[in-house]
Amino acid sequence: MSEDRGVPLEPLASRDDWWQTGVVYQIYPRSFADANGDGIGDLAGILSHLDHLGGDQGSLGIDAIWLSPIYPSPDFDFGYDVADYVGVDPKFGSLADFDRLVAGCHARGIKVILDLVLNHSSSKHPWFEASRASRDGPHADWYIWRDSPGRSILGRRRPPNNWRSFFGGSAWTWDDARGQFYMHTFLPEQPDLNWRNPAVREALLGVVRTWLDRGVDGFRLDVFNAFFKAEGLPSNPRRLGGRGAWSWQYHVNDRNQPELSELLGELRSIVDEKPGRMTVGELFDGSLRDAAGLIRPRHLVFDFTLISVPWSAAAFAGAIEARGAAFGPERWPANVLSNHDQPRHASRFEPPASPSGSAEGDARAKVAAVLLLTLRGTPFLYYGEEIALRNLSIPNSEAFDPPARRASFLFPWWNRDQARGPMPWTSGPGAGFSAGRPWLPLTPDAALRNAERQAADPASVLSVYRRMLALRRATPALQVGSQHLVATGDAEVLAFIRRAGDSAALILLNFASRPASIALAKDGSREPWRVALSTGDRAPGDVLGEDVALAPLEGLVATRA
Ligand SMILES: [Ca+2]
Repeated sequence: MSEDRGVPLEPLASRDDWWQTGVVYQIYPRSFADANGDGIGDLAGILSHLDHLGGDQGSLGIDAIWLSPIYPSPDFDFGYDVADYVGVDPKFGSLADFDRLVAGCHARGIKVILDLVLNHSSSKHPWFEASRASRDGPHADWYIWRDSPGRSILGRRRPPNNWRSFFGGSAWTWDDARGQFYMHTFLPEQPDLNWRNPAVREALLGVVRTWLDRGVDGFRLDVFNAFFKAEGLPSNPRRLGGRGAWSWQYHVNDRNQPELSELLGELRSIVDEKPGRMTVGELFDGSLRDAAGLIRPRHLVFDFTLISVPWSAAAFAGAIEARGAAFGPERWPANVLSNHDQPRHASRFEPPASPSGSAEGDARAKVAAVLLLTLRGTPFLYYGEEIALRNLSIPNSEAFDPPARRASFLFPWWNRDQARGPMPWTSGPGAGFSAGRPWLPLTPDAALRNAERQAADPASVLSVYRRMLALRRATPALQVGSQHLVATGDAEVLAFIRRAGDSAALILLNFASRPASIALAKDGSREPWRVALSTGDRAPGDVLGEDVALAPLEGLVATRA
């Protein structure tokens, strides 16, 4: 494709504003590439596939990778339970492998973002083992310990308050060794750290410094709005309705405390000691307003507005408007359609009547790619979405995912293994993911749906991602421009305009499986809109008239310089 080669590939990652203009790619290390044949992805595997990601002609052209946790972990929650914050789990490699990966990324202009899980540690972390062993040792107050207020009528120890675990059951677990309850927002094997203890704060900010000194370029902060709990740990007010026990209370005391704002300031001052470093916080179970209150310069927030929107132009328009109203023109959004916790969007958007992996599903995935890479904000891609990888079909009864194993009527849970399938690289054995037996099954269509085949096919989903990333890189309006929704008169066509100085882009997305006809309003410009990219057959450079006929499921970007 001529437009693959026609735009410069100057690495944005060398610029201080890359966190705003660039694109981040999330890697789930267990599932990306396995170099040593044990069936589990590893750092050496990632290093061997950097040509897919950036720095080469023909690569995707992303600007940063975010690695889901790589630290030593007993894997009660697959790395989101950390037993050593400054090490690398042997299943992923060594610190030397990590240094090689960072060097390899930096040589290609790719930044490296680590996933910091600072709300809780593993119960196997030496800090917690010391904390449970002694009520008056140096780590006694590093976690949230409380006495039982007494026994129930049935003789059971009552927990200190009514807080729930997001992964089911009470947020409190009794520890015989210490003779007290400890608090955990997630699994009992994930005790919450006590951020109100200055020694804990110093230790965790020391972790931040350690990785920065090792050369990383930023952090994704897991469930960062849960770090602080209300003083005195009062029960949450009860709430009527909702799906599952978690939603039967207002979570006003177990997250979103005002102390977080000041901590963010201190964290940012450390991260900002060198230019070009960024952070992104994962908003845990919060609103757009919560997100807006926590965005800072060079600190983004995952608000997940887009991740729950169904396949509907009107629904996306509504979500974009709601976020625009909450964020205003100053706050910079983070745009996400898929991640390691949610169903993959190619499956969410698959027509209900179509089999998994359908051509229509792929056509929708291309439109979604244009949407994700043209909306105002920093896009975060999730490995595999560039080939429209679908969810694996794995029932809860066969799940590795710990909350899925405890799922029940009172505790409904989607098995996250389904979104964590091994990346299919080739049509060869093990799909090029592993020479051994992959820890999760390969997607059944791996012989056809893999990176190598799609790279060779100009009409593939991967080619749309590459072309779209190249266009974004070459178009200031798509990187930093303002954004205005445009009424199209067709409820199934989403349209918006991005503008930055002299650069302008018009995005037209036909969500329907039938043609659509759009009348473009005159806006006083003498320059016509010219086609820059289409997911259909339209040739780049063609001038758009006042009436635009869109093909079924066509995503179109037109620019005006
Ligand atoms: Ca391995």
